[in-house]
Amino acid sequence: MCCAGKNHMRRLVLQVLLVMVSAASLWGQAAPAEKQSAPAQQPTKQTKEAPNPRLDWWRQARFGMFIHWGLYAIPAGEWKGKPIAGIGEWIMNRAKIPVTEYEQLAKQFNPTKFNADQWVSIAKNAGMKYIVITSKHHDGFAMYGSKVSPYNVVDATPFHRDPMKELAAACKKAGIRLAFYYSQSQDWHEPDAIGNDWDFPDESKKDFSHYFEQKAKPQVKELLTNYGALGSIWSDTPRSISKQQSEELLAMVHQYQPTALVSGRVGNNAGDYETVGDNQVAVGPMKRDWEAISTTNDTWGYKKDDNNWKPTSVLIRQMAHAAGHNGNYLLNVGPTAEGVIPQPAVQALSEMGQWIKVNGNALYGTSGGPFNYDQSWGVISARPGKLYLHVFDWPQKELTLYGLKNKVQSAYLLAGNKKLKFNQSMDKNVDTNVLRVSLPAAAPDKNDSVVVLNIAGEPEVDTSLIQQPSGAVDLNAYLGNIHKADKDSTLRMDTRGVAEHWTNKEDWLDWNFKLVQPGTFDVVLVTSGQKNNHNWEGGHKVGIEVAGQKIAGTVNNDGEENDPVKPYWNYWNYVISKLGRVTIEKAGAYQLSLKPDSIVSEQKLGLTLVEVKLVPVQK
Ligand code: JFZ
Repeated sequence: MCCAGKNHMRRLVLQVLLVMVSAASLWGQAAPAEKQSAPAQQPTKQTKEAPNPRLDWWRQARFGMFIHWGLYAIPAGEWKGKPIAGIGEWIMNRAKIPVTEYEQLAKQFNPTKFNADQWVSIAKNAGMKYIVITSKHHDGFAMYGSKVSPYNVVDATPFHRDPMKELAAACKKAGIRLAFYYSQSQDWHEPDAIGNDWDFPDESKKDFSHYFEQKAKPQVKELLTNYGALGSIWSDTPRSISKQQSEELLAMVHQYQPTALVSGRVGNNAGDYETVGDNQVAVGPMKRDWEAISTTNDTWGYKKDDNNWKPTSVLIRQMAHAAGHNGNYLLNVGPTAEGVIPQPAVQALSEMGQWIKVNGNALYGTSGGPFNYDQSWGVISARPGKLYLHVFDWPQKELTLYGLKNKVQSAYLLAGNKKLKFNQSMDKNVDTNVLRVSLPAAAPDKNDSVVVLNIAGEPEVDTSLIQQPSGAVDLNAYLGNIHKADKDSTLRMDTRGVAEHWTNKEDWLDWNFKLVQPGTFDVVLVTSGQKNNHNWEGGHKVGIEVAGQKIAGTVNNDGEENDPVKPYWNYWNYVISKLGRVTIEKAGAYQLSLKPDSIVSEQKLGLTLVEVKLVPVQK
């Protein structure tokens, strides 16, 4: 019993993890934590963004290719015979390579296998609608012909070609939008810019505005005026850039290219949309415009020893998850110094393209689904008159959805447009709508099979938190009612929708939920470490009260049952603590409260709650 229960619990947890996180574990070692450029996203916020016509194409597109390509592809993760830990494009910083030495790489840069049409066709066949490529990364080397600085691919390398010109032409032919990543704040080549403290340690000598006026702005102007219509300027790592400077950059982009976007990482909330942390996918509902960015292996810029390729199943589910949360998915490839996109990435992209050929309607131009939590079987994306149920875990015979109030007119599989029988009823015990769709035995797609519902009118759902069709109850932190002991309590939801800085034991959460299938449940607390497997605090004592029953336990990871459960990638580790068991005999509306008795917060992390989960005990 113990083991079956445990496996069941792990499977459920892994399902959650699979779609919500993945990890390029290495950036955390390489780069100091970046300040988020946007305010902490409150995932429960349901407000729609003000209309921004610049975003129209971008919302249609939903899926783009990120390309990190530069001089760092030559060392490819190794310097003077030693492997350098961290993401490939950070090698200059990680190995503290002096500018004069790093500059020598330019003389070797000769990507004779570079073929712009080929790259663009790889993106196009994957179903990607835009490409964002590094025109200048933090190393300061311009990957296009620049008059502003001779430190550029045309003037400083034997290649002498402008790959950005070639890509612009290839994209135009293929109907793909081109966008340029430009590192506006960090430039390790320049004494006045941010980031290089090994060649230029004296902070007091730095004049950021000199660099900003003399290099960053003129180079962005070149990009905006010499390469035709652009999708966006993708700025990054704002660091200490001033509000005025962020806004100037934004205004400049809009001035020269009124239809081009600026990414959220331009800083100071000035961007046109939000980018969440690398390799993070928010767990909460997002009604705002945002973009998830993900690596195909662990690095952004090419590293020869990085073979930790994400399975296609993870990439497809991350993309579906982003769409189901109203976001775009920008997936990275890191070409070699010869100009070749690594084969495993090409392979995964072509498999994504296969999925999109069949299921593209569930992706392009969709918005987030109507529920503010995910389903135990997957996620939902939407467009007027339609809901797309992305089924990651194919149930036996029947797919269940609680809480959809609209009349369903028809249901079918996107694969082959196969009609499906369905049935809608009311569950009187909990006063909620139940939809059951009959399914064929085999999933049409092992990663994500899409069931389409044609519905009458705008989607309308029961806004209460309802038990999952699997029988589990997911009380996500971001859906809890927060009770703060005093207004200075630091407890808040992070950008993922996870409670952080819960250090005051007088603060507590409760949830109201509807239980459709009563029974006996293991009460499990899912807590999260910080990025990259670092920093998790445990030992907190907590009490839970539900349906007149009280249990108490410790948040820990000692013992087998409580092993840290690793997400697919060890970016955020989860720790599962089983606190006890409750039996709830009747269906109906319930409240569960979580009150700490003590919190350990030596590192000021405290109780980092992902969710309280009630896991049905198999009879
Ligand atoms: C930045 C770069 O430093 C990195 O090299 C790469 O280009 C990546 C796409 O972006 O790294 C970041 C920026 C922001 C966060 C994390 C890594 N963040 O907000 O969590």
